[in-house]
Amino acid sequence: MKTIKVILFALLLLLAAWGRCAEIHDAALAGGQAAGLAYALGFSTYLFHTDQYAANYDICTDGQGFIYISGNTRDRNFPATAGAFQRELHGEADAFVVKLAPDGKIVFATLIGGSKREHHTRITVDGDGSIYLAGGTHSPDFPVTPGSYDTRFNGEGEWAGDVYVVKMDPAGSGIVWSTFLGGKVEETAGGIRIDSRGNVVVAGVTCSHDFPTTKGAIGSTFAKQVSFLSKFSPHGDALLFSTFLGNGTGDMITGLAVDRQDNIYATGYTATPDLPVTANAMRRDLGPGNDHFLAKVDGTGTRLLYLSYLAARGDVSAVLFWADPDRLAVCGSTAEDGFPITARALRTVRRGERDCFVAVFHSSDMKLEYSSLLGGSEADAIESVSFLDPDTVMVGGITTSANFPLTENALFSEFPSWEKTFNNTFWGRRKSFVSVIDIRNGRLLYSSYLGACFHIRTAADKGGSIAFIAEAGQREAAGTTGFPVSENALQEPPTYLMLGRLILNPIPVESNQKTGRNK
Ligand SMILES: [Ca+2]
Ligand SMILES: [Ca+2]
Repeated sequence: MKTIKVILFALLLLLAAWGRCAEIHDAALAGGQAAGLAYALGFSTYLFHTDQYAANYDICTDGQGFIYISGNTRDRNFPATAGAFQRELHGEADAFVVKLAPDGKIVFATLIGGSKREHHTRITVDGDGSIYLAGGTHSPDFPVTPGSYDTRFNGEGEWAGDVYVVKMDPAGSGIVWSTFLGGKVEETAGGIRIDSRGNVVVAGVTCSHDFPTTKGAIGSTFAKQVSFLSKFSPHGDALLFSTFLGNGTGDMITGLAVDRQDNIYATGYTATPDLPVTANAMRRDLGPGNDHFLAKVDGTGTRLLYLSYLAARGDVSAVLFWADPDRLAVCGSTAEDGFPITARALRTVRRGERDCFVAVFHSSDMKLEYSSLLGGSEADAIESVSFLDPDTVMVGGITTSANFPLTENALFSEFPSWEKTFNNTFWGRRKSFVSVIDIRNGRLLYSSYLGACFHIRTAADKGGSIAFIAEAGQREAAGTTGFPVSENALQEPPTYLMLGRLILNPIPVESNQKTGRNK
């Protein structure tokens, strides 16, 4: 039972979706929708000799197209750069942060961790280039800073210890502040975002009955495994609020966003039958399979503005992204029969085991504006979402469908029936994809397979280009990993981690009058 529990939690952690940077890409695609879109492979490279135990990467971009990735590694030869905060591995695993230029050159690479295991991370960056990291640690000597909110490790359970929250300087050479967050047993992070005042919002899950909650919080009743939302002051020295979200028995926040008014949006999976749904909820009762929830909480963490069950019978991952003026995209996968579909949907009837869903809410009143399915005849799931502009949604995910809807100008349209490339810890026939959807006109502007991999995270930058990080396979003696590699690749296989960037090239109107190949 103990082993099953550990495996289950490990699986949940592995599958938990990773947050995206809350960059708003207002200038991204002037005229882009009308023109249609095409992408070229800017770079695609193997990165780091990590192993299959390293997982749960995150990625975000900044206004200049720089790419930030985080994860955890057990690599004793991790290529940390000169001047990095930490260059040698501490204990069996550490977290890492790497910043890359838009062309894929490493700006810096650093480790961060204590003498025990750091296990997964979420990353975001602010307007000054400061980097914020939240993750899980088993290390009582994790590098926290004096004067931060909590400098003492609170204890660990079987699968996690405390959450850590770190603000790192833009050069990756020093920690501005670093704090623990947690109780006597397990907690880990599921998202990190910065609000308009520089406060740091952290989401995650805890199993500790003594997890710190603040007065007036939405929820302070502990159950077995509870989602939490916490907000730190800009200097990391005060917990502005901390609340449970529901009285969960197996919940996890996998997507987090903050809007211009500092309202907080969270999504994730739930197995809790009595979440405190609000009057305006889309669905009031727990659905079968992996159900998901969507919540909106005010910036003080004291008012629950929206809580609804959302999409049942899906993969565990659900993600969201907020953009001006008041658009909230929520994506994942579902096989729910009653899942609401709106006009202009790309697809209204589900195909196969489960399809992706793309739902866009009017965030001020949480009314559903647009909702569509997306997928082929097998299982499909979205693992990342960004807005390219308020009417254009970019999603990245994983599919096992050989007929996933692609556009004519897809960079990669082959779906091999047999992939000799995975190492045997991976499932075959899992391909990543990126798709761009015009929700105003209900058109697929771009859709392509990417490489074969286990999980992928994507993040669009201001110019509409798409950075990606993928958990690919290690090369067998005679194969490749099934992932496209550019000529300027930094490293050769065998590795585990793929990293790259698709560069947006708008193409003329007349050449984009074709609809998706398999629509
Ligand atoms: Ca460590
Ligand atoms: Ca703990």
